[in-house]
Amino acid sequence: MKTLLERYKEYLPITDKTPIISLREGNTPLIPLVNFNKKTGLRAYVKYEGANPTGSFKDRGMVMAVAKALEDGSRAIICASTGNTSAAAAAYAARTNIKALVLIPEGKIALGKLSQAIIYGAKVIQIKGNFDQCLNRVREISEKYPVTLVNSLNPYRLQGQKTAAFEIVDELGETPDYHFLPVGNAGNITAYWMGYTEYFENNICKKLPKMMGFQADGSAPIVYNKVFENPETIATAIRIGNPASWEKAVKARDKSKGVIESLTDEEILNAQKYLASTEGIFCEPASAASFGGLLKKYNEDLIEKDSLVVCTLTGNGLKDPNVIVSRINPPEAIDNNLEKILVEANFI
Ligand code: AN7
Repeated sequence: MKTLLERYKEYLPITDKTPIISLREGNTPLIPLVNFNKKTGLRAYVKYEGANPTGSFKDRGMVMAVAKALEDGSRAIICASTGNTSAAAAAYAARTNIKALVLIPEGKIALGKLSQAIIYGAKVIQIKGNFDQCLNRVREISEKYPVTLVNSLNPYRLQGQKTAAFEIVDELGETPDYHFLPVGNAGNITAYWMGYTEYFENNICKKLPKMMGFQADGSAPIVYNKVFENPETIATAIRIGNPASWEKAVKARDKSKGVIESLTDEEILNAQKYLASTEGIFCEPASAASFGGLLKKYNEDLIEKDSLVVCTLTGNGLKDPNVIVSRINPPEAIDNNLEKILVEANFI
């Protein structure tokens, strides 16, 4: 099996000198939503990016960015992160024997992601501030010190991330009518649009999808067209008030005749629960914003029957178990007594 960088080499900035590194990222499952489709008459799929080696789509961009950093002789990478970027940066740095330095906003990253950055051996610096402030700091540091910035301002990140769009077209044999995504720093929606557009221009697909981006309502700068100084949402991955790829995302939205809208935290959590309990698919809260967006647009009667729809589930649900157990109490222990268990199970 070819690695991601090998498979899409001709579409990626790969030269003879680029090291083909890999943790076997990409090639993630495209899962049909059988129960939802039966109910709605749609042909909807989720692209399950939680199956990547560090549990999120960030691995696609990070493998490309780290390969190019190595090619350029860099021995250290730096990023700001709401969690997933730091996990991916830390893993690929460990894999390639370089240093990773990550700046994270205090108290606002999910425990699974923090554990990853620590165990992969990154230097983790927690800042009294939010993601946007962390990002400004790492930009400043990378301009003055010999360390490569691997946030999505690094163009190689989006190059790697666009491969998800290629995989979807390769597997479906056509372009979806609608592509739903969560929007945080707005890099991923930009990358997918780039991927679809490149395939279209190379005649590999015959049309382009409408790009449907969803932010969290407390953290929705693109929707309200203003910077959010104090973004808030339970979906901490997309708690971003001043996205780096803001204009590019607006361009993708407008060129594709799509939308960028917002969902309340409650709508996001309901979508997460719905996917898990009706389809057996567990994603993290931010990721559920894509499917939440589909639910919203379907309920507004805006998605025609039989439409081919893909929702990207950007990260694995296991990244952030606290969101679940802080809202739904796990069951209390009872005595190991058959009758009591049968009563509890409603069998008698
Ligand atoms: C699960 O890790 O920005 O719109 O620092 O982790 O491309 O930013 C994460 C973003 C969606 C938003 N879903 O993607 C970070 C970070 C998940 C994410 C997004 C993120 P972009």
